[in-house]
Order: sequence, then structure tokens, then C-alpha cells
Amino acid sequence: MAETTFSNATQTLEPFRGIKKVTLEEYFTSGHRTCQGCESALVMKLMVKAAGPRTIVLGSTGCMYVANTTYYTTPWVVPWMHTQLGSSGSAALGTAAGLKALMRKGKMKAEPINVIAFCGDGGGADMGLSAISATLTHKEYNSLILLYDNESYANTDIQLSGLTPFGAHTTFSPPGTVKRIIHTRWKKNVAGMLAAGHPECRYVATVCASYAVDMMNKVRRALTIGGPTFIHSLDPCPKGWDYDPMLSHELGELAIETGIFPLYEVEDGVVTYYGKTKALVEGRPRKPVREYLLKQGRFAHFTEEDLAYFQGKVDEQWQKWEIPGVVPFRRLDAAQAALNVK
Ligand SMILES: Cc1ncc(C[n+]2csc(CCOP(=O)(O)OP(=O)(O)O)c2C)c(N)n1
Ligand code: SF4
Ligand SMILES: [Mg+2]
Repeated sequence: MAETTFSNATQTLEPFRGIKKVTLEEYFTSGHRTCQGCESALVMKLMVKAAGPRTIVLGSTGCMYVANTTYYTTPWVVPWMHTQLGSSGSAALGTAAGLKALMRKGKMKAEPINVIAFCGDGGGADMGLSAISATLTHKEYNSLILLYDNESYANTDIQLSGLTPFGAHTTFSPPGTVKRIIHTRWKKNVAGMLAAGHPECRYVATVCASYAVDMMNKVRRALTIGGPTFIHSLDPCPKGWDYDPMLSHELGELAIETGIFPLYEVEDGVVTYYGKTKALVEGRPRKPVREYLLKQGRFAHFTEEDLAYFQGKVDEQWQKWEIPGVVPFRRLDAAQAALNVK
């Protein structure tokens, strides 16, 4: 018979203290058809490994839906449900609320169940941003939204998204002889925006699967701390970024070492850098962005001028932002300017 004692507790998932302590069980196994070297598939595998068996995964349309549920096959071992492209936020909130109601009414055993909704950059940072934002204001429901960022609408053949980097060659921004750089906008700062704008969301983090244990521990922290939480992972994509699949891991590392994608967490309003980003903040020199960019065919058309522009924008994020790599405001200047307004 169902237990009637309602509890809104979360599972306590202690961090893995090193790779040898990581559990052996897999909940995302064979049966998918993602490309060779697909880091987003690795993110799925690590995400659910970190969460464990008492987990429900909800997935927006995109590569991680389509390639993971192809005609009677699936790698998911835990309960899994597809949701519409812009609906990861709604799916997370609805599922968390549904579980809570069923447990409160004694219709199911009251136990902590992890709810994780994932979305791509197209589904999460563009189309579904408002639903994610709404979910992050509902502090009474426990869920994690994980945005896997392969920097394009990959599943429909690499269209430009709000998270595609400046200048990248996509099917919507092919470089030509008349106009070399079609995509001239800088990438959105999603994690920083969501952390700054949702004061009751207790946990926001950025991760990269090249640092697998760190990545899993961020997932475990998000699920343990409870309420609505958000993680942004940067995922090299051999098809969309146009490189040899064997370079996925290295490109992930280079994204961090060049300072293009900082690794940090914001817990209860406190920013903590971790991994190689921490070393950069402490003074280790950043690698030049060209080491990262020129390994990818999507930037093959870049000239020295383009590389210098890209480097300048990354330098700005480290040298001028109020919290480097996280919050772009310039507090003292802004406050003074506001006082000077007549
Ligand atoms: C409302 C809606 N518009 C368009 C589509 C077509 N569509 C399916 S997957 C996809 C790309 C999603 O991109 P992203 O969220 O970045 O995930 P990725 O494919 O890169 O993994 C699009 C546009 C759709 N399924 N639903
Ligand atoms: S296109 Fe990119 S994200 Fe999609 S399955 Fe292939 S490598 Fe993974
Ligand atoms: Mg994408």
C-alpha cells in the first residue's frame, strides 16, 4: 500500500571523490545512433549515471531525442519521456508537481525521485527560455534542467542558434566571397543570465564532459540541493563543428583553457570557479583562442582579423566583466554613469 507520509526531500548524492569512486552502473547504454565522438551523448550518459536509478529524464526534441529513440531502440534504462522543443522547463515543472501531488495524496510511495529535463541550445536558450525561466521561480518543486549546448540546431542540419559562436559556418551562415562573416552576433550568456535573474534558484553551474567527474558532481549537487536548478554543458559536436571525432575531448579542454567557456557554479548567490577555470582566475595564462578555433572547420574561413576580434571579445569577458566570465556588468562605471544622468 502506498505510504501517505509526504516528503519533499531530495536524494543526498555525495560527490564522487575521484574516478575510482564512480559507480559502475549505467542508465544510458547501447541502442543510440548519435555520431561518433558526440559529446552530447556522453553528457547524457554521465548525467544519468550521476543521478542514479531513481530518476525520470525528460528530453526536448533535438539530437538527444531523435538519435536516442530511433524506431524501437533506446539507450535509456530509466523512465524517459519526450517533450516538445521549447518545453523542457514546463516538462520539468509539471513532472515535479505531478509527483509531489501524487505523493501528497498517498497515491504513490513518498520517496525522493530526481526529475531531470534536458534541452539543446536551440530548444533551451532560444525557443524554451521563457519556460525555463518560469520553472526557476518555482522553488517548491525539485528539478534539474540541463542544457546541452552543441552550438547549433544540430538535428535539423546545423542551423544557427543564439549560442552559435561569432562567425561560425552553419547552414544559415555560410561564408561567401562577398561577405565572409555572416553571423556577427556574440553568443548569449545563458548560465550567467539565469543565475543573475532568478534569486530563488539555488544552483546554476556550467560543465564540460571533458572533465567527467566534475561534471557528474555538479549534477549530484544540483539534485541534492533541490528546488529548480540549471546546468549548462558545452558539447563539442563533430558534425556541426566539422572536425575529426577523435578531437572531441581535446576541444572541450581547449574551450576551457582558452577562457571561452568558464567553469563555475553559483550556489545561493555565491560564485565559485572550479577546475582549470580556477587556475585561469588565479593567474595561469589563457591559451590563445586560435588554438581552439582553427581545429574546427566551421572557423576555417577566419582571417587574422577575425581571430583578433574573437580574442578581443574573450579578453573583455575576463578583464572587464564585474565577475569575469560570469556577469558582464561594470558596476562602478555603471553606478557613476547613473549618478551623472541629468
Ligand atoms: C516547434 C518546433 N519547431 C521546429 C522543430 C524542428 N526541429 C526538431 S529538432 C530541431 C533542432 C533543435 O536544436 P537544439 O535544441 O539545439 O538540439 P540539437 O538538435 O542541436 O541537439 C528542430 C528545429 C520542432 N521539432 N518543433
Ligand atoms: S550532430 Fe552533433 S550533437 Fe547531433 S548526434 Fe551528431 S555529434 Fe551529436
Ligand atoms: Mg543544439
